[in-house]
Amino acid sequence: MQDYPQQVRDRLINYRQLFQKELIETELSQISTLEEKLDKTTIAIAVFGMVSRGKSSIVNALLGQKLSETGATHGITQDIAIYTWNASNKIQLQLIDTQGIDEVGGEERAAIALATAKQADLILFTIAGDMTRLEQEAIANLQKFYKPILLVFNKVDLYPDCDRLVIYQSLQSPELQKLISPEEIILVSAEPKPVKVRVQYSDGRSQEIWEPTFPDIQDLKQRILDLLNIEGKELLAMNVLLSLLEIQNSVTHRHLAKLRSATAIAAAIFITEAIGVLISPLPWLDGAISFGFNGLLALWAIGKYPTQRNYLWLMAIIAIACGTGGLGIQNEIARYIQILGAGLSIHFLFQGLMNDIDHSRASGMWGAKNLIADILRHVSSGSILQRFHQSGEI
Ligand SMILES: Nc1nc2c(ncn2[C@@H]2O[C@H](COP(=O)(O)OP(=O)(O)OP(=O)(O)O)[C@@H](O)[C@H]2O)c(=O)[nH]1
Ligand SMILES: [Mg+2]
Repeated sequence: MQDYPQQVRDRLINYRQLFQKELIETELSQISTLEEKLDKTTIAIAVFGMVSRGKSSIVNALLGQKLSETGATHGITQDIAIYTWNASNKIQLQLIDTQGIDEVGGEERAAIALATAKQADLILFTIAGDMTRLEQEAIANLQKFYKPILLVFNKVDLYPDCDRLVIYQSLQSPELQKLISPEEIILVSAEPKPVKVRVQYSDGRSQEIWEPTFPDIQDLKQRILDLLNIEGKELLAMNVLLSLLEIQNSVTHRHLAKLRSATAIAAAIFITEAIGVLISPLPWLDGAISFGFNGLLALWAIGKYPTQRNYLWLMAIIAIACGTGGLGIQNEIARYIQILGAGLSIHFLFQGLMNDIDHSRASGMWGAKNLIADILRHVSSGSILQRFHQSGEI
């Protein structure tokens, strides 16, 4: 079996080394956080869904303590809350309670909840009845980001046994099976209502009392732990790679923007230099012009593309050679050599830039894409990642 977390760690370290100077501060700290996550084998599980579906109640039931506030009104949870869940001695688990995604006036909070879910390794998507259109869209959206989801059907205590069967079957309609397969659906009651029972005393008296109930959460707990035991490392590796992919995409994006600005600058430099060389009356002035222009261009490029330093030194040497080399030769020929030198150094500048972009690309040798594809190619048939197996190119 492949040690994916180790391969991902290597990729992170190499990428950081290669782009130390290119990465902005937030990206560097993101990479450090990802490394730490791999080192500590920390799995983050986000409980996500619409308001009042019982997300906080599920968090409490799994933790075995009432740490998150719950309540009948919508929008009880206003901030993300992260709890340590001591359910496994092999992996560190975090349970993340999120805000409801449809709270009236809570669009900003919904966006935070979604962003949190996208960072998580596993999502417990909570519903408490027939699935709404918004819930289906939210699941499809998360799956676009390769997020593994368990569908938690909460509040089953509210349904008589026969209704549960109907609901369970309705969740397995062909349309919904495209989103969630039957093995990914778990029925729970995280905070069941107390039940009214009639107590019959031996003296003939009887009385109705509210009997406390206990969460029915064991199936979910077991499913999560089994899943993490078998494929926790793949989920962790996948998630870290998806974050690395985002970083690599923004670095490439910046490089492309630089390339666009460099094209105009380089063209202007080349034209000015060529005109300067052609009209200058003195050979030493030709040399000075091409030496100055090419040298400046080379230094600018070396400063701007530190990852391609070796490549760009070559360009600087050409610039110097052309600037000084032309001096001893006949005036006319020297001019053309100098212009050729300018053209060549610009060519090398762009080679360096293209090389830089290639290295920063997510699909390059140290890119996240090919390892993601490798993990997806090798998932076993019962895996929660199986649904992404056919997704092809990420
Ligand atoms: N009958 C029943 N009620 C439940 C169950 N789980 C939660 N509830 C109730 O549903 C209501 C909402 O529960 P919360 O856990 O606060 O729901 P939430 O999804 O976190 O809500 P927001 O934070 O507002 O989005 C509360 O009144 C809970 O007591 C359950 O299993 N059965
Ligand atoms: Mg809540």
